[in-house]
Amino acid sequence: MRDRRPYAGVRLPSPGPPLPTEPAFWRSPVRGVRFTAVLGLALLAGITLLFVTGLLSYAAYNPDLAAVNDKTPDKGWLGFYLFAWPTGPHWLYRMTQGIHVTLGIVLVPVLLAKLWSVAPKLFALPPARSAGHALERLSLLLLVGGALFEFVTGLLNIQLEYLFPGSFYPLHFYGAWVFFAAFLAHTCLKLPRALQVLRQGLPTGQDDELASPRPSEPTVSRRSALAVVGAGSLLLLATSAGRSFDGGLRRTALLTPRGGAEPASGPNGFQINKTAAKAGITPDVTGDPWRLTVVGPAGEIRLSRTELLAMRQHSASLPIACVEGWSTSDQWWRGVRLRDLAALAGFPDGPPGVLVASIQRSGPFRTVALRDNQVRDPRSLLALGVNGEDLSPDHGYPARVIVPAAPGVMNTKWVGRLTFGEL
Ligand SMILES: Nc1nc2c(c(=O)[nH]1)N[C@H]1C(S)=C(S)[C@@H](COP(=O)(O)O)O[C@H]1N2
Ligand SMILES: [Mo]
Repeated sequence: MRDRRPYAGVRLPSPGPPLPTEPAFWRSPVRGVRFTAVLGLALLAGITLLFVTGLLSYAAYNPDLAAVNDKTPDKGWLGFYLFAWPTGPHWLYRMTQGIHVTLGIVLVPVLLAKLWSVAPKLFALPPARSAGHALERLSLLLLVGGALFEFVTGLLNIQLEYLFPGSFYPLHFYGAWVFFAAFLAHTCLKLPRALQVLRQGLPTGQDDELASPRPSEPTVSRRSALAVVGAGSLLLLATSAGRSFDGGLRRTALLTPRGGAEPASGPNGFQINKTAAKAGITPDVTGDPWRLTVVGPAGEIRLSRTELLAMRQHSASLPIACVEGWSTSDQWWRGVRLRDLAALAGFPDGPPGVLVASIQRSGPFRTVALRDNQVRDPRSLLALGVNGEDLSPDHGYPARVIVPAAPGVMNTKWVGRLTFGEL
């Protein structure tokens, strides 16, 4: 006999309170296409800038120059865009990496709000209604997983330095490509709808696919909810951006490492990446017996600090800009030009690149290769002093490299050997 009940055949919600897989579970009246579209467009701009500055950060290491510079040797064509990192403007890496890390922090509330706004869709069942839908959900898995992975690895790396010794670079680099591919696909799928909704509002008669089917009483308007997200981002900006500056501004960076007060006062008082003690550098290896070995066609030349000081001294005002996003203002370095040392090594004109090695015995960032354009720049120094004083042990006494526009890791401290032309 035919069933005469009015809802026969309709899939009824499960008995009891709804599950997160059911739309009725999600009751916030704030959810809706407009709310999601605003956050989505903010992320589109922000994440694109994050991706570009991240790729630039990788290029700044000059990984195609030498194996010691390359943390992702199996990258294949993903390194297609690499280029010789320039030496000017001298604050280039300070700016690109400051933007990369600060923006990553500032976008956290936006990312979380965006995920929250589409949560009903992420949990919805059945997993796929069609092949197209299945593909879309698979791309969402890469998108959401990739976003969380990139933000978490990035944040952990700056908060707990060297949490992933060596492996941070490949994790964050490959993760970025996977994430960005999914991000592009998602943008192509959703951007037209987001623009339509923001320009014209929801067309009459059309459902808001992100709104709750049975919203609870509003306690806050959509506009105020967006304002809360924006205020969260601004608060993060105000408490982290200061670590790209010195003195008073750095004190405002309450939430990030290298924020707050400078480690000491005086000419050598600016930020330190790794102290001499942590790097295992003791006075007996940096004192009188220390020699710089310069290698090139002219042979192996050994120079004491006194001999280096007797060479022509030059100055350059340059910042330290770490991959972790903190940087110092320009410091006034003084020492011997790298190109003068190249001349001594047997390259009087047009010096080649150089392999720089520290006397440090263990740990990362002890050796680095610099490109010819970096050696040639008159501001690239083997610094012996800073801000009118000898280098302190923590800043690399007896001698350190400083190169304009380069990441902090290129500025090797406690240098022991410079090998020109063999890269
Ligand atoms: N030998 C050696 N040089 C090094 C490092 C290191 O760990 N060992 N760290 C590098 C990094 S990551 C940075 S950011 C800068 C920091 O320089 P600073 O400590 O003088 O500020 O030094 C670079 N030079
Ligand atoms: Mo660094």
